[in-house]
Amino acid sequence: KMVHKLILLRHGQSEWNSKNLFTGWVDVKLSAQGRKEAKRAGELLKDSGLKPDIVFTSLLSRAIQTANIALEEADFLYLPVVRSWRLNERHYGDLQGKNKAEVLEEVGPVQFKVWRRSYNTPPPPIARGNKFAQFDDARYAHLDPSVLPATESLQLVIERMLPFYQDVIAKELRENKTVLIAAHGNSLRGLVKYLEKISDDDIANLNIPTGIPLVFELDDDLKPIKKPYYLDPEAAAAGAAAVAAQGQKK
Ligand code: DG2
Repeated sequence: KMVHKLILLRHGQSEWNSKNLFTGWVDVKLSAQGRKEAKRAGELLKDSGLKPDIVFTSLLSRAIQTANIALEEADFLYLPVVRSWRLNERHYGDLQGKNKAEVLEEVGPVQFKVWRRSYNTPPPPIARGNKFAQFDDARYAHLDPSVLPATESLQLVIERMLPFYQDVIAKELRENKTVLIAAHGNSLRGLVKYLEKISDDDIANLNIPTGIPLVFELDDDLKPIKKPYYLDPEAAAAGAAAVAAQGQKK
């Protein structure tokens, strides 16, 4: 019997997180604060004694930068890295580029929460000509255009993310590799929902803080043997509360 270890890391604060803008597939970079958080994530990883064997990231710069900075800090730059669009953040549709506080003011708290945290209601789709759309982005040129979303609910994120987890990431875990995934608030919420069997309603209350590794210990069937834990629980609780409160301040 083995304990299989899976470490989830939401990228550090991005430039658009700091400006309180809906980001989704828009490729923004880490803020100075976010780079600090990524470095701290590397320190936490190093101090924990966890030794990842392989790293997965999305195709978005903020997750890639976070992995690079954390791996450098923890002396793990040599590790193999696999990137996939399936780990990308949830496509935020027409909300991409909009200020969360302004949208909250415009549509009210109920609609705002539905768009941000409902399981299966996606925001309105983004138009092809919108400057925050990704239809012509070279990083997705290898994909069948029909898979590229114009908006996504959490359910749709899970539908495109889970096959990658089950076919590619789970295979590494079964081979007793410790896996690190650097990704996003909502793509990681989707994975946590699946692993912890959280209901469609309860997942609305789960928020993932930036830059703090979350560790799952899994049995041979890749089922959690205990609650996942953050490497800095206090900072994680404060970070999750700040994410939940987004929109309330400009
Ligand atoms: C945030 C999540 O994604 O926003 O797309 O704005 O993790 O890449 O910063 P991330 C975005 P919320 O769903 O928490 O509003």
